[in-house]
Order: sequence, then C-alpha cells, then structure tokens
Amino acid sequence: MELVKCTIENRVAFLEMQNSKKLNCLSRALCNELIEGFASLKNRDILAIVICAEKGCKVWSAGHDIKELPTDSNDPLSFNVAMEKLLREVQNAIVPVIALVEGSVWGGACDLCTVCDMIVASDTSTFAITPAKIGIPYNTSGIMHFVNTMSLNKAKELFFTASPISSQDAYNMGFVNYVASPEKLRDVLEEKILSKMRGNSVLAISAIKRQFSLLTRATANLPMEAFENIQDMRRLAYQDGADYIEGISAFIEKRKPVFKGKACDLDAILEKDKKI
Ligand code: LCV
Ligand code: LCV
Repeated sequence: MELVKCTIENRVAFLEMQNSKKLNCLSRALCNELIEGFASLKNRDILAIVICAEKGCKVWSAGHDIKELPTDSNDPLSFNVAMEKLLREVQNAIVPVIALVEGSVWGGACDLCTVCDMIVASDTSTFAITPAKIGIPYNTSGIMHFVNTMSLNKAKELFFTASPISSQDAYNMGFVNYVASPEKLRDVLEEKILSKMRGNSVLAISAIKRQFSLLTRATANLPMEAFENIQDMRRLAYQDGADYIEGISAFIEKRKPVFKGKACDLDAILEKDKKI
C-alpha cells in the first residue's frame, strides 16, 4: 500500500492516510487501500482501529476526489462507488473505529467521520458536508449517518450551508467525543478512550459495536415506493439537473458555480410521492 500506512501499537491498529499532496482525497485508490487495510486486520487481536492522517496536516481529507465524479449521468454516490464501500467497511468492522482528526474535513470525509464510532479532533479542525456546493443530492444512507449522529437541525444546517463548523461546535453538539491541541491529540485518544477500553472485554465491545451498527442502519418502515421516489428525485438532480455538472466544472475551473436549478424542478417527482 502506498497511500495508507497500517501499523499496530499495543493492540490498536492505525490506518494513516499518507496522500497529503492530494489532500488525502477519497479517490478510488485511497478508498481501496483503506478497505485493504481493514481486510488485513480482520483476524488480528486488536481492540480498535484508528483512521488518521499524517501529523501536522492542514487537510485531514478533502473528501471525494471531485475529478473522479462521473459526468456521464451515472450516480456519483451509488452503492458500489469505492467511497461508499469504505463507509460500509467502517460500519461492518468488528471493533470500534475511531477518527483521529487533525486538519480540515470535507464532504465524503465528513461522512466517513460520522460512520466512525468515535472522533477525537484537534482544536484547529473543521468539518463540512458539501454536496450542495457541487449540486449533488447526496444519498439516503449518507443522510441517515448524519441523522443518527447529531440533531436534525444541525444536520440540515451542515447540508444546506455546506459550510465548515469548528471542532468545538462539533463537540458541543455531541458529534466529536474529545477536542485537543494537535500535540496532545494522541495522548487524549490514549488516555480518554484506548486505555479504558484495554481493561474491558473486547468480545463484549465487539458484540455491542455490531448491535450499534445493525440498529443504526435499521430504516423506518417507509413504503417501498418512497425509496423509488428518492431514487427518481436524486436522478433528476444529478442527471437531468444542470447544477451537478456546473458544480464540478466550476470547481475544476476554480470559479464560483452559477447554479440554475429551481426547487420546483423536483415537483413532478414529489407529485408522485403524494399519491403513495
Ligand atoms: C479533487 C481536489 C479536491 C477534491 N477533489 O488548496 O460530499 S459530497 O457529496 O460533496 C462528495 C462528492 C465530496 O466529498 O465532494 C468533495 C467535497 N470536498 C470539498 O468541497 C473540498 C474542496 N477543496 C477545497 O475546498 C480546498 O481544496 C481545500 C479547502 C480542501 C484546500 O484548499 P487549498 O487552498 O489549501 P487548493 O484548493 O488549491 O487545492 C489544491 C489542489 O487540490 C485539488 C485542487 O483542485 C487543487 O488542484 P490543482 O493544484 O491541480 O489546482 N483538490 C482539492 N480538493 N475534493 N481535487
Ligand atoms: C453485586 C456488588 C455490586 C454489584 N453486584 O464498595 O451493565 S451490565 O451489562 O454490566 C449489567 C450486567 C450490570 O449492571 O452489571 C453490574 C455493573 N455494576 C458495576 O460494574 C459496579 C460494580 N461495583 C463497583 O464498582 C463498586 O462496588 C462501587 C463503585 C459501586 C462501590 O465501591 P465501594 O468500594 O464503595 P465495594 O466495591 O467494596 O462493594 C461493597 C460490596 O458490594 C458488592 C461488592 O462485591 C462488595 O461486597 P462484599 O462486601 O461482599 O465484598 N457489590 C458492589 N456492586 N453490581 N455485588
């Protein structure tokens, strides 16, 4: 693996993203290496997995690699894209996964943090979920990750503003477990979480982690048509809506996007929803 370093220290595995020159973008290559890292840890005697970046990085991860987003009307966040597979890998891990965050966190990387079991962040870190900035209607499992991790109002604020919040704000809303100075980050992780877990039953912790994962992914009993409507709505937004292509082009051309999509464009789809 060239983009991810996997080490085990005192029964804790560290998966360190080492592609800071590309701002640790969750490219297919980086996601696949992280997935490989998880696979290599499956039968190891460990009590937790920590996802981190190199010490001193300004950007923990700039999120999905925008230059890899499809522009051929394929769903940018479909079930089988590498980033989505990584998010499921974290949720399916049989030991707790902790995000150790230094630097800013963007888009899909913020979603990666929500699916981790705990977050220890530096006091200079920020978190932003940014699909609205690119014209992406995000996806249902991703939205549910945020619904399960914070209040609805804060989750909506993060999605609708697509603006970063500080790690202190994220701590105040219960999203981040501990905030520390960059120099103290690992010590706080060890003292507040790992040292206490070490004295407990990893078997019991694993059984509890698996229950959290199953229970938080249970859906409300939505009528089947609702899922089809969600898909229609999303497809209309990323396929027929011009905003998505404009969002990607603007980013690559380093200019502000000019979005032309209107909320009422979705009405035809929503009309169908009312008939359920
Ligand atoms: C590809 C990049 C990226 C990048 N991809 O440095 O959540 S969703 O639905 O939106 C999902 C689809 C998703 O995760 O989308 C990605 C969301 N990420 C973002 O919105 C972050 C976009 N990046 C930035 O805002 C800035 O790059 C930050 C603040 C991270 C760093 O700013 P800084 O001024 O330090 P530059 O912007 O100059 O970026 C340096 C190089 O990295 C590329 C960017 O295009 C530039 O490339 P060139 O040197 O070739 O110009 N880059 C940055 N982020 N996500 N490429
Ligand atoms: C029987 C006890 C107990 C006790 N049972 O006094 O959540 S789950 O799934 O784990 C669930 C199964 C559950 O609820 O499990 C129990 C969880 N409880 C704990 O882990 C607390 C265990 N107890 C303690 O940590 C200490 O006893 C505290 C901190 C509560 C009090 O400490 P203190 O030094 O004041 P002792 O430990 O000396 O306890 C006094 C007597 O009470 C018994 C203990 O065995 C001792 O009995 P002896 O005097 O016969 O030695 N005791 C305390 N808790 N949960 N017995």
